[in-house]
Amino acid sequence: MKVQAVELRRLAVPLVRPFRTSFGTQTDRDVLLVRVITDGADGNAECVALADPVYSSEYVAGAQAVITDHLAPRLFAAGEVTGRRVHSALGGVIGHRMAKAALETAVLDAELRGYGVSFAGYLGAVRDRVECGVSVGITSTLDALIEEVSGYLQQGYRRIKLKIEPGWDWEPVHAVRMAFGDDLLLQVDANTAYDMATAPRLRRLDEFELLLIEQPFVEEDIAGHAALAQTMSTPICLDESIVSAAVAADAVNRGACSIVNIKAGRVGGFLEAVRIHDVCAALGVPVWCGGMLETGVGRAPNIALAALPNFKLPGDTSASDRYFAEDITEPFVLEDGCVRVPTGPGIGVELRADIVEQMTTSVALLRP
Ligand code: NPQ
Ligand code: MG
Repeated sequence: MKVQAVELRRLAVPLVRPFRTSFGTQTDRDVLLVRVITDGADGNAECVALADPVYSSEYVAGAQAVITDHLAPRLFAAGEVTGRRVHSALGGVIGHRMAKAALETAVLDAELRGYGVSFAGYLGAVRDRVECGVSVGITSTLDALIEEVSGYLQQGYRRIKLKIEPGWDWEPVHAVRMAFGDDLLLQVDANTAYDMATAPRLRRLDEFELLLIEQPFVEEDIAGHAALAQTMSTPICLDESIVSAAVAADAVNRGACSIVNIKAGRVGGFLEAVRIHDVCAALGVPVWCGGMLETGVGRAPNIALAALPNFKLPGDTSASDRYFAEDITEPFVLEDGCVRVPTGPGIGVELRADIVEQMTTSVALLRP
């Protein structure tokens, strides 16, 4: 297969409610769609970079620039490619994993459509539906939080994740435990908002028997997470820190985490995501599938990944309507707390051209 052109399309997709985390509040998703046009089928993917470099160093305009100036030219120069060859074709460029992941996923989508094989089949899925959790942003009051969580539980979500930061940690977790009881599967995500000075606040969460606490300290601080894990009964899970299978194995072996969040974009693609899945399985460490507020284009392959055997905890693989009034593909819907794994060729979903057009803010076509 030869990649003849790459289309980069930016969309402004409104969120159904503002999403507040320790790094800020978002009201819209600035989506970058990547389409590869080949001598066979076309392929589509979503780059998960956020509008601003506040979750990781990547951001959407930067991803667009590195694809335009560095990655697409290497892909064109590579000649005949498969999804598996994209990684080495782009290997001269350091970092920029979210940008690389989008290109690799788009090429895989094109390739698998040619074979008539689904992402789930290709990656090694063993389930036809996956259990869903939901990520709940920081709210202005505890009452508003309880109301929002209550709505998700009525819809059937099987696990709740609360975003926390210093000053919004013990109280919201306590309030949710009081309102919904000790059997609720509950976890928290700090998005790096703590340090050694504020770590005592985290130890107070041990009384709530949470499933895990996600990414308390900065990305680089493997040693700090290992030290924290020694002082807490709540399992530590890493998200931002885990940028490759090698880092995942190292973090686990150093005792920095006992559960791993996998996001294909953060680690450079679905093939590296499967390697993390495999190394964690070998080390006896459960994994779960994270989310980046993807549209259906990004959500579909995430759900295929989450159907692999070592995905032992419900993921942030929510239904489309958790984030969007209207998705740009056929929407993912919650059925008994689960979403169905797509079975069609490639990512298994199709773009709704009229909605995509309405939400488009720019289009660029890259050619050799
Ligand atoms: C996380 N995701 O696990 C990320 C963070 C994240 C579902 O909690 C807009 C605003 C897009 C905030 C994408 C979830 C975002 C965002 C991802 C936060 O750390
Ligand atoms: Mg996280």
